[in-house]
Parts: sequence; C-alpha cells; structure tokens
Amino acid sequence: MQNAKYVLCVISLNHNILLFFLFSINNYTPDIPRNDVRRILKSALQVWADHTPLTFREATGRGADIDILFAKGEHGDGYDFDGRGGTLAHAYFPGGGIGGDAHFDDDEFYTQNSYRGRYCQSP
Ligand SMILES: [Ca+2]
Ligand SMILES: [Ca+2]
Ligand SMILES: [Zn+2]
Repeated sequence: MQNAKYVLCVISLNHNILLFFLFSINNYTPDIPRNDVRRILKSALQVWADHTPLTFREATGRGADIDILFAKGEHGDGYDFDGRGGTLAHAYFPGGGIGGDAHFDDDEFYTQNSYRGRYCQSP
C-alpha cells in the first residue's frame, strides 16, 4: 500500500520496459450497469494512455496485470474496507500478483453522469 500521492518510476519486467497492461474487472457494483462500469474504467485508463506511452487492453480470462474489483469490508488483502464514507478505493503499486490492482469500496454508492454526491467535484 502506497501512501505517497504519486511515485515517479520506470516499470521493468525481465529488463524490458513494460508499457502494455492487461486489465480485467472481476467483480462489479450493483450501482451501475456492468457495461457502463467497463466503459467508465476504460475511459479512465485511456486518460493515462493519452498522456503516457502506456497501453491498456481488457483481458479475457485470467492473467490480467490490473485486476479491478468492487468489494465490501474484508476482501482478502488485509486492508478491509470501512463501510459508507471514509475510504472509497485503494490501489497497489505496479508489480506482480496484487501489484497494479484497484479495489473500490462497494459500501459506497456509485453514480455516473452526475455531479451530485458526497465526493463529487465539478470539473
Ligand atoms: Ca496485478
Ligand atoms: Ca468506505
Ligand atoms: Zn483491497
């Protein structure tokens, strides 16, 4: 778990610069239709792709670098979510296994196309 707001680094695997990531969404929130969750997360990753040499592709099956899931409370990584409020999500520094993964607290209520909400900010 990283506490820094951001970390500047070069990610390498077997001495090759790793620029291509597979992502997969492994557990969805009931708050937003699945296809919308996929579209929203793809567009978020595309922001990174637009401004870096990174490329993201959705994985079919297992073996993704970035496993994304929505979960409540204890969800297997030792960083239990805390119910409504507080922590909204956490993510892991790029690397093997849980590295690169992103978890969203599903005790939060997620919306799309709305600036109404406890944590929303207008652009
Ligand atoms: Ca991973
Ligand atoms: Ca929470
Ligand atoms: Zn987690």
